Amino acid sequence: MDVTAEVALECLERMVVIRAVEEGICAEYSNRNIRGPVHLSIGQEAMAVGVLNVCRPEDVAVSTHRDHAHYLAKGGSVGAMIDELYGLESGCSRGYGGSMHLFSGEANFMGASAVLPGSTPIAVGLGLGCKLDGRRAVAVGFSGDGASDEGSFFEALNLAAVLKLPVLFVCENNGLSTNTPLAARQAQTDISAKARAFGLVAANADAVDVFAVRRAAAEVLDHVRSTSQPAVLALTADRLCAHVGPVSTIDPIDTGAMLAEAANGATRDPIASCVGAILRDEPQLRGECIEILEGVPTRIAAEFRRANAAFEDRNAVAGLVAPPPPKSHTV
Ligand SMILES: Cc1ncc(C[n+]2csc(CCOP(=O)(O)OP(=O)(O)O)c2C)c(N)n1
Ligand SMILES: [Mg+2]
Repeated sequence: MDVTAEVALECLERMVVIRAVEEGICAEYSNRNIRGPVHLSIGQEAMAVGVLNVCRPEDVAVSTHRDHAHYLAKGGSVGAMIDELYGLESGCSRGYGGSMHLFSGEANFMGASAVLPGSTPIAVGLGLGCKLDGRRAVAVGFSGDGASDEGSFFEALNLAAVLKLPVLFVCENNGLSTNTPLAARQAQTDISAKARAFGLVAANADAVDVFAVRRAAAEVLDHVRSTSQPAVLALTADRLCAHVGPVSTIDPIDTGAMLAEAANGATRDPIASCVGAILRDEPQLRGECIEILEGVPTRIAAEFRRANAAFEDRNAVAGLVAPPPPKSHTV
């Protein structure tokens, strides 16, 4: 680890917050008080956390349909996000947006576009705003590898390079667009190589390791900030959940199981990988790690109970009754 104990625990805590919120969604969704599609980030938490941990509060970020991790890693309120999922007025988009339209002006999280590759040209506009304001802030545009199937992704890169805009384009390569592998969609699968062809600096990192992401992000951000030239950071990790829907392919956080997985050097779970790195280099932090793994999910579960009760109270007052879940799908 090339970070202080404080930063290491901060990264772990943020990833556990993201995981626990998404596990909460999985647990609550079948009650049908949370509606609308949800795209989880389970397995990809280190991408958002590694990048945004080295950003400054004044930097602005924009995301995609898979925006939970980016909103939370940028400092968006947990309670306001959960309220948003329940469609409450206290939600971060006043209950109108839902999972794919999280927003936090306070945290400089400028929302999300679910239309591919919407976040990429929006990041160019945000970068232009940063440059014109003379704020020395950077615009960070997250997108999936599927966004790079689209022509306007490359138009956005080109425009940012021509106008010399302080934009960091983060390509989250989970190897899939819905369920189609990258190699079945693109002849040249090295996204960094294509970015370099447009004159951008580009770097890669394995996003199972949050500290590797952090290191690579710090380097490219430094370049963007000091030169006002855009850069691309291409990150790879596995999506350990379904493309859409509250379906995780790994078990909810269990401290014992997580500590055992942390000892597996080949793990693809970024939280286990982070715990493993901390325990290897700073074994005296075991107690702090356990406290995060146990304490965070308990606090998040309480937030879900609070929002669920507020949802039911509101519906009772408004005379609305949610229809019962279907007993069977057979007709
Ligand atoms: C213009 C456009 N075409 C198709 C879709 C449908 N769609 C939603 S998510 C998705 C896959 C996106 O893959 P990627 O960008 O790699 O992000 P990931 O879901 O893997 O995080 C597609 C094709 C869309 N939202 N917008
Ligand atoms: Mg993808």
